[in-house]
Amino acid sequence: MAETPSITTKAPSFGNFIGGEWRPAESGRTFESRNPADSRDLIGHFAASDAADVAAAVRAAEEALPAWRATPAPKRGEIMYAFGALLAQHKERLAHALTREMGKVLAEARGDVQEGIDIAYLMAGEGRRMFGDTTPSELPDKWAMSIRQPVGTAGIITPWNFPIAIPCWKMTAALICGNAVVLKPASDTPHCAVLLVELMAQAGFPAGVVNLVTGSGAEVGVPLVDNPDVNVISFTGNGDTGRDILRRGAKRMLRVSLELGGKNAIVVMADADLDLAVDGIVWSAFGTTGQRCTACSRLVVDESVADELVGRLVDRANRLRLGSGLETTTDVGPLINSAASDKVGGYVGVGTDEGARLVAGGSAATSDGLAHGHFFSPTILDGVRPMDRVAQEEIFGPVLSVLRVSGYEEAAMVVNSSRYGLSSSIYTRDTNTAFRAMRDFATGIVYVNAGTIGAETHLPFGGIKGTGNGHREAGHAALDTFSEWKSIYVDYSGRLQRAQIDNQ
Ligand code: UN1
Repeated sequence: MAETPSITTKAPSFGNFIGGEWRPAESGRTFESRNPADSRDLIGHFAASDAADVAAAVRAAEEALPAWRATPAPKRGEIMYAFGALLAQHKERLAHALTREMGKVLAEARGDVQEGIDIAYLMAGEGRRMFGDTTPSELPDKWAMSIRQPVGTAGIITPWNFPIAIPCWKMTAALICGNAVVLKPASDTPHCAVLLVELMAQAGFPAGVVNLVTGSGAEVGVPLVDNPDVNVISFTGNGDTGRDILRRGAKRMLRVSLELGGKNAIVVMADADLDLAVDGIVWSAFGTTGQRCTACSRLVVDESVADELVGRLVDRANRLRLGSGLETTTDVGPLINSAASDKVGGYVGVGTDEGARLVAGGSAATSDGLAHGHFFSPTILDGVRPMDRVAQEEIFGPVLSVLRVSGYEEAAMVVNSSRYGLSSSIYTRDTNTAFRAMRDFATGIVYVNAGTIGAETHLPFGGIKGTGNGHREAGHAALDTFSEWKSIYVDYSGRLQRAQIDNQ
């Protein structure tokens, strides 16, 4: 996008945050961030960092670690609470910056910031919980308990689709456990990361505890993963990158937490409230322009209600208004960049080649006012089969594939025929069917009579199969990624007691 003429005469420059100081990349190189709704709008110039900057940030984290891990967790929680309060105070400013850089509509940008506030407050409270077990010993006059201890330096690699919420999920959990962090945000949303880290510094995290290094995956992400002093990597993003991180980390038994997306299905049973289902499907498939890991990209509908439901969805999809997320009249903002638009367009061709019927949208939207952004019409493909590529591959755009089934058993089979397992949903008025779905759907998150998006921060977030490697974010489950369990035994009998032998 570098050749696009700028309508901003002078855009600001932003550096990395290392050891409590803002500084340019050691090479002096920069990259641009532009508004996806209007690529003439240049947001700023950001440090195009490389391995030297990563090494400096990891050193700063290492230096800050001893004092930070020795800080009582409730004290760490007080700083975290101050950070949450600052996010709340600056919510509107952050939401506007987020919409300008990432594109989602303002109401959703506010929601993105709100997730950051919610997790900051939750993790602030963890500073006074962080429960371990105190449990009876099998021997008399002996004490047994377990405590959590920090892992060390955490490398945090985050996507552009939730540029405030996801860095907050990961960093707050890491920090409350007593780790220092190095954040590498997506290259499409460096400004959001800068604004976030500014507030973290203001909240009072000591120098070196929070570091930011902007730049590409190849030049910043890879050296961060390969740095022997990084003890844990938490990554959300695409599957190939996730598997590469796992392979690189395996060489030194690196602790890695991955969240790699989904192919989330909504099931609509014959007895469903169709009005409710239509609202939930439109919100889950086209909200955030389909750019959520939890977005609904498969509609699994009982054939008895399929024609009516699809008809209503087509009508709603055609009426969604595209535009800048800053306009209050906009329902659907742009895709993140032109490569995303090409990818989504490519998948529409894949779907129709496979025999699907294109019943709504299907192309980039370039009419009045949209010509300088990466807009794509909300798209519906009907008559998709479970193993078709558009039913299996994550498109990450406003494309809904409709799969028609007969009854619950077939619906559950189709839901579970995905290589991913993040989120799923069922619309039914039958309690028995709802409980069967809760049990049967092979996903980390299941919704009943609600869409596939909108996970709350105090419950575990993550999935099974290709979605991840067994970790969960958010909730107290997130602490497991960023802490080591230590089991402690205190024998106060004053004599040798042999476990497993003297208790016969
Ligand atoms: C993501 O897209 O990776 O549940 C996160 C939701 C949001 C988070 C999505 N709270 O849709």
